Amino acid sequence: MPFINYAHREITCKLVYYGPGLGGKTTNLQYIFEKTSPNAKGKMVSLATESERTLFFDLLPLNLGTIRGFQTRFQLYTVPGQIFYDASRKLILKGADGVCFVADSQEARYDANIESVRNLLQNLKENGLDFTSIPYVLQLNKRDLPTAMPVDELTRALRLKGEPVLEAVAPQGIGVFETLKSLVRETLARLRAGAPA
Ligand SMILES: Nc1nc2c(ncn2[C@@H]2O[C@H](COP(=O)(O)OP(=O)(O)OP(=O)(O)O)[C@@H](O)[C@H]2O)c(=O)[nH]1
Ligand SMILES: [Mg+2]
Repeated sequence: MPFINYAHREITCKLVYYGPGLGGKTTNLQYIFEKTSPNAKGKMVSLATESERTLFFDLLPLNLGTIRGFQTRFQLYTVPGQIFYDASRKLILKGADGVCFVADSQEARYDANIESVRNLLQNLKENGLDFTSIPYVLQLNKRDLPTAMPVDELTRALRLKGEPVLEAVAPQGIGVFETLKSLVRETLARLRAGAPA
């Protein structure tokens, strides 16, 4: 549920990047961090292992300006994709206002994508979040790799409810802001509709 502070006229939304290990979630946030002007972002916090795998989460606070007189802030989180960090994933997903699923387009990661989607649905449910109504976008990342599966095949397998599908090459920034904008748009539309998260 978005946090609305009427006294300070601020709205804070939590957006979570979810998906299989090494799919590119952290890379999305790093690119956004690099390309965002200093006055619009806070510190990026990353809790990672020495090999850069996300250990608990990454957090990037963004300030996207004013909407109807309210300062609108977004807190971007990534979950750790490695299977055994499920308790952390569930905790990070708690209270999410929007979710981006970052799929790894490589054929060898097909099963990992499917398993991660299933895990997302389970953890949403366990957090009392309704998948049918939560703002949601699907990013097909690693489109630069020769082993990437065709977009229509991946879309058929991973698209669950007619959500926007965005192609990306996260380290090059391709599709990164398009994905964020799409998710922000979905999230604000939900907020305007006044629906409970
Ligand atoms: N070629 C290619 N490599 C990518 C792409 N996106 C990410 N990578 C690389 O894949 C590796 C893993 O990326 P991360 O962003 O750390 O993946 P993650 O989803 O955060 O992984 P976990 O934290 O373990 O869940 C890094 O070496 C990235 O540089 C992409 O679009 N193309
Ligand atoms: Mg990560």
